[in-house]
Amino acid sequence: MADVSVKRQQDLEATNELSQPTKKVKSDCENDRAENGNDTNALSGFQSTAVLSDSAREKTIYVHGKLADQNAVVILEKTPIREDVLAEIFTASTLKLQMRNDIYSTYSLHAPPHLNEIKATVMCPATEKHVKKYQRKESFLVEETAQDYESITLPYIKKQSFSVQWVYNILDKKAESERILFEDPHPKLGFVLLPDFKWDQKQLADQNAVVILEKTPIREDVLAEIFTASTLKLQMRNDIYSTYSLHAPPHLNEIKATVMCPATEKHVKKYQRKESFLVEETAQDYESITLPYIKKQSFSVQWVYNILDKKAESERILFEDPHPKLGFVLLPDFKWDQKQLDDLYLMAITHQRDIKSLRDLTSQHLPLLENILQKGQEAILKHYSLPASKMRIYLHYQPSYYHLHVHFTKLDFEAPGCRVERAHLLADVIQNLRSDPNYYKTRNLYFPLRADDGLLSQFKEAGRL
Ligand code: M7G
Repeated sequence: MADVSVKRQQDLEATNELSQPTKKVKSDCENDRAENGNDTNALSGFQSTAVLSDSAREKTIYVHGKLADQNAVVILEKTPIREDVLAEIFTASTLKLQMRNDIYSTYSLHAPPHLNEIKATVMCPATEKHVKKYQRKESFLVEETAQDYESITLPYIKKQSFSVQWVYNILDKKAESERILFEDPHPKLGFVLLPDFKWDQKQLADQNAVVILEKTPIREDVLAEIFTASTLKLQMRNDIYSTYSLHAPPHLNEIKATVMCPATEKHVKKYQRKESFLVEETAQDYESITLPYIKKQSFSVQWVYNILDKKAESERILFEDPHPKLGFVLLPDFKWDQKQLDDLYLMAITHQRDIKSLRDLTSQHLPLLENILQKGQEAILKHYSLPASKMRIYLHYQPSYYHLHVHFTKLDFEAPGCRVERAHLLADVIQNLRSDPNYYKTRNLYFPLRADDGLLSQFKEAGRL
């Protein structure tokens, strides 16, 4: 991880000092007592040899290694944040300020281990097939005819497939019998219903909040410490498979907290889970519906002016071109904690203050857009050794904040809002404006609006939806 030694925030504020000792979670598994006794760490002897794959978005990491001289695959997954422990997380955690700007601040939050579990799934001894299953590899779509199945697939799976011993253990009540929710014993029609081992049965739905808590991706550089310094509770064991809940020391298992205070009703709405609808906006709709609405209703961009005027986040600026027409500021988006490149997220904010969004762009702005693309890419290559071919560089339409800005995210990271209905690649925008100077002024644009968005009501009232 070459250059993530990005300037860390100096103004560390320790608040919320842990006032209580962490509670020990009671083991609910007899195997745990028998085999792991009192919270010993079944993974402390795990020697990792390779990271098979990881996902910054899913907060998972798949590791291959040796456990007591046997081949093992260990999966670590951060678990969703549960509503029932929120109050305790808020009172019993320590917080470090990362940045503050207008009503927005972000913190790294260290929660007591029992409130911030990692799920560990262990396969030991693991076969070569297990290792392959979790290795990141390109995929190809295959078309299988009935004839292919008989002549290719069936012979292959007969020779090669995973052992289903763990399935027979369930059916024969040799493992997981206490987890069975329902059984129909009929020999032909019967089945057994039980939780998949991917689910630890503790989570409720994700939460709506103006304080956003997000678990951070699992970093390769702290893996060894996670394996040695954590406590583990066995959840279930079957054949070569076992799952644990892993309690890591807080500094190895951070939560990112974003605070908006005082938040407007619009902020609350922005983060509430709501149905969305795709809207088609003509140039005429923009003039008669969208523009009047955003003039009255949109979010304040005070935080943007604070950045441009160096009143906030100035120490976070990665690159600046000060030119009043072509210039911009490039800095980390507050979604990114800069601790790993996997979820890299930066933002370029233009010095020009009168370009609201994609809709305002014409060929006049080509020099500005080309400048952002080229110098933004160069700065990211220089600071993070990340070439343009690994970046997704795009604008949102509609944005939340109507001051032109460009998103720079790592290609492998599925950042929120990077889907086709909202994201417009900067390179495409440039091409489109080269072919038609008024492309974005004249054509229909599509974007999703949430059910409770006032703009959606305006489109409905105008009979446009
Ligand atoms: P957008 O496309 O207007 O809206 O992008 P979105 O938030 O719905 O994606 C604005 C971008 O600015 C987002 O990626 C935000 O995470 C980021 N952002 C918002 N605020 C209030 C701040 C801030 O105060 N500082 C920084 N550095 N980034 C912010």
